[in-house]
Amino acid sequence: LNQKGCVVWITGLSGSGKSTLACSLSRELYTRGKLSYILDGDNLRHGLNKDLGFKAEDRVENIRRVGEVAKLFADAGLICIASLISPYRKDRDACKPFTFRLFSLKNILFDVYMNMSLQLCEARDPKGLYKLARAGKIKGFTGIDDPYESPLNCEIELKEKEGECPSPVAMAEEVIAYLEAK
Ligand code: GGZ
Repeated sequence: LNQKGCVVWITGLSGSGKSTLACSLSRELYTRGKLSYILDGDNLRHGLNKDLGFKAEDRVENIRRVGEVAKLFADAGLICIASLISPYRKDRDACKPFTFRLFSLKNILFDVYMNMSLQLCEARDPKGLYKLARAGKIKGFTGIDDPYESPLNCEIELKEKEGECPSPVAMAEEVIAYLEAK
């Protein structure tokens, strides 16, 4: 296998396009002969993390578990794409030193920050969750009544331009260019 395992950790609000970027990235990597695997927060909550909700302590455990699983995939040589809101800075950062220790390799975990405004995410509202949160039908929704702590030192920041999200392929190419440079 002509690749080194690594973790691409995508963080951002619900509706910021994390899962879309993850899929696009996986596809673009495939066309370049690179094997990847997606760990998507929302999907994993149906299986591995089915016992977890959205209280702070559950989110902490969610990030911890996915961080551990991501490392296993990277250890197996895959490009593991983790897409989770992962709203708390402390938990995201906690994944890093572990990763370095386990692999004694640098640059194995790359934080990708989907820096899309709440306004944009809420306007998209693909699953109608913001609407429910605004109506008080979902409590503790990230960005509404639960915090999202933006990264201070992410490797890649993807931003909206003139109120629009760049195309998934364009974003995937930006991430790949970064990985290739490293
Ligand atoms: C945030 C919630 C909530 C609350 C349900 N807060 O956009 P989605 O719908 O498809 O993805 C979101 C998903 C978040 O799961 P994560 O595992 O990524 O979250 S975390 O990293 O914070 O543990 C959203 C949906 O679940 N969802 N309730 N209260 N998102």
